[in-house]
Amino acid sequence: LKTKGLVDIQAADDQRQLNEIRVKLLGKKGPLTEVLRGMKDLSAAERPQVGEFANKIKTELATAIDQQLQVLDQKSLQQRLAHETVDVTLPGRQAQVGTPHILNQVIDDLEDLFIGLGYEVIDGPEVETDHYNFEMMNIPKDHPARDMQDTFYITDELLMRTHTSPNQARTLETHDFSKGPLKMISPGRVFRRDNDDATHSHQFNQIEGLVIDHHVTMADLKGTLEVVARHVFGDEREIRLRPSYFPFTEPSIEVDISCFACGGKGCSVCKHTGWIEVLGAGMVHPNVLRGAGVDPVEFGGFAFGLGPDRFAMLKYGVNDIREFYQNDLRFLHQFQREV
Ligand code: FA5
Repeated sequence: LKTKGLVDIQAADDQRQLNEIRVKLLGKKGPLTEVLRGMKDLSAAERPQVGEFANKIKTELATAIDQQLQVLDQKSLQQRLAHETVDVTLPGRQAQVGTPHILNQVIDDLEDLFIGLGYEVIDGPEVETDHYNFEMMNIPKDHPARDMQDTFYITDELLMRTHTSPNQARTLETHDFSKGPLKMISPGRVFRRDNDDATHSHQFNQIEGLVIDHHVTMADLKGTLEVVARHVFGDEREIRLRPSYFPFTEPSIEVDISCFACGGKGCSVCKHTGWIEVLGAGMVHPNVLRGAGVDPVEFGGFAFGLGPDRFAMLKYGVNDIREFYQNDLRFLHQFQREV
């Protein structure tokens, strides 16, 4: 039994086979267990001898099984290592790195510029009240300017903000002028019931700007906008101010920049005018200041609202604003940020 057992154990070449042999030799129904169980029928003199002998064989077989188990473990480990070897000469797989959306890159860049000019960046709610979006911006309920901005209303009083200008009123109300002038920009999404086309989206971005202090002039506004235009579009750019109308600024202007596609000479990009309109601005209307509790005799300043979507279109030659919102990775991957 022992010799055959040892041969079988050594011949076992996987753990499952070895376990079957263990059950066969040492299990409850195995020959050794039977011998030990039969000892009660033996004489008192035979019992210790037979017991000792059977136990010795049992121990020897159990030891052999344990040794074989180690051999088999070692073997399967070797096999696994050989199988899982890494071929270090294979070319690596390139991990795809994400990148901020191109609109966010343009907004981040402008934020950095304004922070460098001493502006604070402030946030405001996208779901706005009629009060801040219109009333505080000198646009009363029956004012014709409300037609200019078709609005997504949620209730009579709540709406999706149609511009970032309500953040002018919000900061004017809270700013402590005894601590210094107010200089802020406020980037964010705005919503209008515009029909989407190549240059209009029903939700797009704006960056509001507001500077209030003693003796702020239109020349300060022009200088600031020139810095912005040159920062985004290059040192060669000129800007041109055209009279316009916004209820919350007086005077109001629209700002064109000299067309970079044709160097200001005129081409289809600028509808052959040599200029491209990029933003609205003006000197803050006294009613806006007064409404927010700021004395318009003592304080005044300028505000502007620019569209980073339009900036990005011009800067990168994107001819359809909808590209920004369709999440087509082939489009987005063109604007990997250099790291
Ligand atoms: C305003 O929204 C004013 N609140 C801007 C302003 C602020 C004026 C402070 C004076 C003082 P307007 O509706 O023109 O103005 O929009 C401003 C800019 O947003 C535009 O110059 C344009 O760049 C962008 N814009 C307007 N409508 C859309 C649209 N549907 N899709 C994409 N961009 C748009």
